[in-house]
Amino acid sequence: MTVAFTPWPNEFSQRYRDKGYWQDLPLTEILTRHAQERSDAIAIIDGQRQFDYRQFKQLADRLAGHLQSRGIGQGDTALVQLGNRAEFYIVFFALLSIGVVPINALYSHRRLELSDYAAQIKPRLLIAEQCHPLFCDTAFIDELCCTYSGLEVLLSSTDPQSRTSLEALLARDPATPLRLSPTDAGQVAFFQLSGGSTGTPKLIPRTHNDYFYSVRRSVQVCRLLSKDRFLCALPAAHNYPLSSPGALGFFYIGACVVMATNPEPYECFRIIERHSVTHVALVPSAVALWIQAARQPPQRLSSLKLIQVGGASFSEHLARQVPPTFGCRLQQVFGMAEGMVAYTDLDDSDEALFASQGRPMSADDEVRVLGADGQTVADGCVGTLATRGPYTVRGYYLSHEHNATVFDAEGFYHTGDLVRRSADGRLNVVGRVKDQINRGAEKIAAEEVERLLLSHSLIIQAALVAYTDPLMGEKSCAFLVSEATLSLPQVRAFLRECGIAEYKLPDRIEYIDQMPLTPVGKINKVFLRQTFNQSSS
Ligand code: AMP
Ligand code: DBH
Repeated sequence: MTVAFTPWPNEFSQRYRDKGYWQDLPLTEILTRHAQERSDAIAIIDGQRQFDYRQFKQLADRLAGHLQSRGIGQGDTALVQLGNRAEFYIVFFALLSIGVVPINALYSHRRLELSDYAAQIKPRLLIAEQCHPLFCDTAFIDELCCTYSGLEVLLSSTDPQSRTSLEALLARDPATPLRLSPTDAGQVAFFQLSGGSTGTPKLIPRTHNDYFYSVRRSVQVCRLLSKDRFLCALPAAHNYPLSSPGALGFFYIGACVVMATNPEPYECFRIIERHSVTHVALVPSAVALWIQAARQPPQRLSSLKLIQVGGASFSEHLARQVPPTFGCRLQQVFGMAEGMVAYTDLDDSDEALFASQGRPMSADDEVRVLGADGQTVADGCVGTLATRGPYTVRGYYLSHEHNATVFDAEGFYHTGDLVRRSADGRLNVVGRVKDQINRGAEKIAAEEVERLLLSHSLIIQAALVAYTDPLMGEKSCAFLVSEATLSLPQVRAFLRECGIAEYKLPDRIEYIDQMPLTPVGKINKVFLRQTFNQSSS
């Protein structure tokens, strides 16, 4: 049994294979290719711990062997939630090596997100951390076990004597040897998460072939070397620090990934100096903090070669400060968990580097910039971005209706981003038409939060819109029509109680008597956004 996904039409798969993009190798090859020559090289540094490639593979194999002996394998899915620690990658490769298809929830996700993912994939296995608020008691686990019969649970940092201890399984060899059995490379390897714009989060099925290509191509574009060291300070599960080129890119060339729990500058600076980190992937809000922190006292991090910035719109003003402040290069990255990734070139002119988000990385990334009439606009004009290519998916998981709205008949994914393309193919992201708030690169689907707000007995209408914030880029304001005035803390407490991640809670609320409507009777969010941003500026 394999996990369902929307396949690329044959003529495309054939072309992607002919051009060598798809090599029909499983993602686990990223690790196994170092089993011989680079087995002594350090693969992961996590606090006081470090793992060379031999140990890394041995631990992944051990866990895979134990899971196999518990009858878990091909056709099974896993719900995984681990923070930024070595175990995240060990678990990832272990699952892939026995054909288990995981979804890696972000550490900030809570009950509602995890329940929703579970409802979609019906997991056979749950791997999580006992120190996470959701798993510090057994209530949520009991609930999941009731719903998904036969669910195996593995917890990190639990009693090592327990059958559910992840560490216990990593500490000893399984009784029976492991039989490697990843899914076929043309099949789904794992699910990525979409920031989404709908009521329920969408899952993105990524195949070995397409994801492996995106990693290899990213490694080329970024010219990584095996002596490089990558600081993973963004959530490890996110597509950007995982694959652009991210941890998988650094593993692919046998380099080292250094873990940080979050992008807080002082701790990251300490780790960079201590471990001679060369590369880091950041989001714009983190860069702003890094620049402030690097100035006082003046600090240059001499090992750093490249700071990548992506995930949200990055002002030219801030971009220009990166090279002089840190004495290293800047690279802008514009990507999406659905696929397409654009990079600025390492030797781009200042103009291209500071004022664009680069070019799609594959010669076979097809890009269309469309006007309101659905026709392609001229270079230099703003339009919505649609794309298809060898690593851009053709559909979300089991989302027939939604797919019909965001994937067109030719298989282009309509990203909802407003971009301008220059004659030489560079993209500049100038805005968005999708109903999403980009809060410091954490994406919030407005509809998901609005639905929950409407489940409050006193709230009659709700609209979540973005407002400009100097640090986060955007924050969220909930416009409410309500029978009584609730305070911001009350609204946030209510939503927290519903079980959503903290970053989705509104930063502000505004009460209005009536929602402004568009001519077709939808809530006029453009108007709400404009009036709010004007009145508060
Ligand atoms: P997701 O679909 O959740 O993976 O989020 C991808 C979205 O993040 C894109 O469609 C853009 O809206 C946004 N994004 C990513 N990188 C950038 C960037 N460099 N500049 C502006 N927006 C970005
Ligand atoms: O925001 C993103 O999703 C993103 C940004 C940069 C991404 O998925 C990526 C690079 O691969």
